[in-house]
Amino acid sequence: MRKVILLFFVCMYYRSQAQETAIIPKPVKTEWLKGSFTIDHNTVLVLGEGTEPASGDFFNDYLEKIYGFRLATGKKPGSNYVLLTTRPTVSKPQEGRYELKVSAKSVSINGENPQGTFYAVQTLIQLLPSTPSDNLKIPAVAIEDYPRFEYRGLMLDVGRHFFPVDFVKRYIDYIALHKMNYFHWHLTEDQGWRIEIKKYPLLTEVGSCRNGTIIGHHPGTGNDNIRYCGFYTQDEIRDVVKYAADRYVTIIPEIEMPGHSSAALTAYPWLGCTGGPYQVQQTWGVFKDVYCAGNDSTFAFLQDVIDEVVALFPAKYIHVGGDECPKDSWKTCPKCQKRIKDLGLKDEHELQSYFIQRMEKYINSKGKQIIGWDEILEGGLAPNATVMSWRGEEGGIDAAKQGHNVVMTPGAYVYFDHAQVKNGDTLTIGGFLPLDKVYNYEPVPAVLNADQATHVWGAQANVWTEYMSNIPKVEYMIFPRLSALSEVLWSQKNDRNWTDFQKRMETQYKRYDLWKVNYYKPM
Ligand code: TNX
Repeated sequence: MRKVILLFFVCMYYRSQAQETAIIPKPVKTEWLKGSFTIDHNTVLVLGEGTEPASGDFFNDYLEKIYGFRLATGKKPGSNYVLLTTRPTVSKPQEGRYELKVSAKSVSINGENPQGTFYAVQTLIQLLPSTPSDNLKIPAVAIEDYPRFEYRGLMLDVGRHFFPVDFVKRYIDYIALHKMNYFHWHLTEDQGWRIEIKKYPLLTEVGSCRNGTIIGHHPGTGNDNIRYCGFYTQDEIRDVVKYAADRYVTIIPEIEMPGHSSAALTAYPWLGCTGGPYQVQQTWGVFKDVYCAGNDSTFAFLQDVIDEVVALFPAKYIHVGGDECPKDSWKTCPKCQKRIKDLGLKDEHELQSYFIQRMEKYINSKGKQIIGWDEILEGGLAPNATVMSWRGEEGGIDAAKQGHNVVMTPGAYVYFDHAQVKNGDTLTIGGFLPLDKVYNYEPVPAVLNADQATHVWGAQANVWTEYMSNIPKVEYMIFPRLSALSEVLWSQKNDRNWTDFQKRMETQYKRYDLWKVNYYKPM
């Protein structure tokens, strides 16, 4: 009997060890060593050679928020320190490559580049206990790690529902904690224009408010008739961009065109084919009134908007949307028809292609590149465009074959607006996307040859917020699927193992508790 009890405690001990050391996404190489190191109030944080303050700050902020204390920074003592250095040791290191060593005496981290140091800190954070404590015992280990994909993205639609700056920053933290590096900020929609543009004040004065919102699932059971408003000032945007940069997250702003533009048309009705009147939409779906492609003043307007956007966002990329643009209004618009005739275009699809290519030329002249949803392939792809493949993988496959970079975002695998529970427990747009389906997603389609596959830049999950009107709901929809996606994007393909991932997730759920986020836990 005593043997059985002893065995039970030994098993429990190893089980808890295994849970404490669950790293997600799984590193390339992990060697668990004997012994442990304890971070306590006397541990010194050493910002060594080449290290930017951001990584040390992130670590200290995390310690303070979760465990209630910070480390003093200083010179390297004989022992009891966490050393961060940033120094290349291999030629052409991957973005984010790092080494982390924990011994009984210290933690030492080297990033091949600043991102590497930052991601090592994310791993270190995951070695900390997953319950609050101020005796932070971490296991000795040697880790070598780097990401599989360069583009590891998460999108947020703030058009359908608006989310305040504080939450946007937290969302960026979630991205960073998962070793992801792109935040696609969907800023304009039929239901609201959310970015201040100084030259066109009505975009936010008029376009950031709608007079009500449908109740329930589209087409709904009525309208709440509650005025709903929200936008970010340019100062707020600069603040968020800086916050993201300190986490090595690049923000890609999206200014939708030519469709999903009701809010802009309501503010400035001359942007539409009929001249209006229009309304900031109160229901979901696709709307027939879009930017007029026959009117040069539409392009002048969009170029002015781009000028201000380019000045706010340092990213090399501007997302121009391009999705779901009905051609109805162009078909009956004399100016659009004249444009088609003058340019010898075949139809309205080629007119959309003209629209995007004209904007691409302008954006390229500003030293930036465009990204668009896969509809930008229809009627001819703009020359330097990157494609986000959302209607399945076909668009991505096509674009990669044409030598264009691709971000895979297929609805069936990475649409986090789909339900996590069959016959949903909450209101969602529809669809069913359980955790294992995200986990087993492979961003490189099997039909691509090795050369074409190099054009798959990475993947991204999309969070469309028609049915997410509050912060807990957004969190519920992203967790735990974001953890699965992070491993798809970061870890080596052959290291992915669903059973092992599920075991590690037991610890990750405790981390979600530490972060005080709302999440779904599959049975
Ligand atoms: C399609 S994905 C859209 C969005 C909707 C979403 C709902 C894409 C490029 N466009 O406007 O919110 O479906 O899942």
